[in-house]
Amino acid sequence: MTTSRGPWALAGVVAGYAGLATSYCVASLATAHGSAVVAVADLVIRETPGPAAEQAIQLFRHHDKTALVIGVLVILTALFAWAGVLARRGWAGPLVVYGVLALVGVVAVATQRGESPVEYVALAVGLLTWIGALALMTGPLRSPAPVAASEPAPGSTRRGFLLRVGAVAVVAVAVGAAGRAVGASRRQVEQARRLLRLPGITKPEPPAGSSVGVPGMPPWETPNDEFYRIDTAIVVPAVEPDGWRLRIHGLVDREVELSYQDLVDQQDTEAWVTICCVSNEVGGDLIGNAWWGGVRIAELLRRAGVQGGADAVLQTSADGWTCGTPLAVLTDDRDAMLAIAMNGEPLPIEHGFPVRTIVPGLYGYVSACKWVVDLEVTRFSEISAYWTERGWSELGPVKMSSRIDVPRDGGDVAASGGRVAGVAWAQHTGIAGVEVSVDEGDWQPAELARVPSADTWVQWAATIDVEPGDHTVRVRATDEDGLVQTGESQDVVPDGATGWHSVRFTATG
Ligand SMILES: Nc1nc2c(c(=O)[nH]1)N[C@H]1C(S)=C(S)[C@@H](COP(=O)(O)O)O[C@H]1N2
Ligand SMILES: [Mo]
Repeated sequence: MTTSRGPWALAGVVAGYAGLATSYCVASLATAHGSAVVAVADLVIRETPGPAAEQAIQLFRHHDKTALVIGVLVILTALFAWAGVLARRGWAGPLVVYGVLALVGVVAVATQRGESPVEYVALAVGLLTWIGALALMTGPLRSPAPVAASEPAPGSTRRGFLLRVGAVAVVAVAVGAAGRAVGASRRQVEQARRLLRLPGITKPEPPAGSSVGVPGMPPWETPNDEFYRIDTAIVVPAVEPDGWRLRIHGLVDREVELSYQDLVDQQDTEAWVTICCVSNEVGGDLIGNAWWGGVRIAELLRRAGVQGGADAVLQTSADGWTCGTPLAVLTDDRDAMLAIAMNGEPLPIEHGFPVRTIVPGLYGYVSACKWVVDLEVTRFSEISAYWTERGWSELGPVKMSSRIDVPRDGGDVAASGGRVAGVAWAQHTGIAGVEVSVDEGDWQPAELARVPSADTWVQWAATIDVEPGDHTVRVRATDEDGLVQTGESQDVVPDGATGWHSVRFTATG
């Protein structure tokens, strides 16, 4: 074993940076955030007590964040070197050092807004790289005490070590550069998005009375960074608004091509619309309600002149995902739109920037195409789309459903005058009533909060009086057509789940 610490420290530092490079590459491939180091710097900014942070910011002027990132890197370098030196005596020492670093990374990622699971994957990849690289480089330093006959010259050990260090460093730099190149296009789009102004868009406050005001209820308006996200994109498409074009073609009299600016200029509709996923289980949370703004598709199709015989529109996104939407729902009075705004801001990148489709009353997989670039007017008999090719139903009208949010399963409710509450939805038909039943007893009506239209979810609440102890409460809705939500359980495949949501709770008091 080499007694000198130098090579071990060097190996530790190179391995550490190799780990940072791969984790950075994974993170920038899949998310809008750059790297764990920046997340840690952000964490430091958030957690530094006010006056100290101000002092630091004064000290570094507007370079505060750069300085912080450099500070984090200096500390990391020292820790990497230390871990390398500890590796002389086995793996326990370096693993503890990295475990602590990974923990800080996890906390930093978890506490930033809108984190994505990919960032944890990135941290794990970084950890594995670091261990692998350290093992690889220190191999020659660990070679067993030489036996007299085959004793390698000390020079060859050093050469082997330096070769490996060099190789790891080169690969790490290449991986880091690749991550940077991929991340650059997204950062550019992120920047373009930040600079956009949408003068026609004015988001109102949620309508008065739309909230039942029961503690623990999710907000009626779902904030963008809490909105559920479902798509097949591992790498989120980076689409510049300037380069964006949408073609409407197929069974039309004249093709229509639109730029992003055309949509901004022609913006003619804004509305509260609740969208949900066909994969939402009974009681699930793959549903959200936002204020969307954009251009009515019916108007665009009228301009294109739809020919007889067409009954579908095949939508295609920038990354090749497709969905087939009934022509009827795009041309009736429900104001299906090419949306450019979500809750008063340009669409977030993960929610389809620069343009997506929103159709009240249909599940997302047959309608809500994100990063949409092509609308082909066609016939269902002539197309197939991403999810229909995988066994999901061709048509996907939203099924009426209701959910209990308060109490959570296993929660507590006051035995006397306790409040239960939740949401119900039947987009584009509307909810006429909600009822709850305790312990399979009679259905009792719940109060409904107000809604601006039939296209959003509605909050409901009910007061229950029960004996202290364990109980079950379930919920069902009735829509504006008088249809009562079925209690028959069906799985999400092929066209959406059915059944009543029920939760167990303990009545206290
Ligand atoms: N391009 C693209 N658009 C897509 C999808 C997708 O995978 N790719 N998924 C759809 C599905 S299944 C749903 S439920 C909604 C979800 O939209 P959100 O992520 O903005 O909530 O987007 C739809 N649009
Ligand atoms: Mo979905």
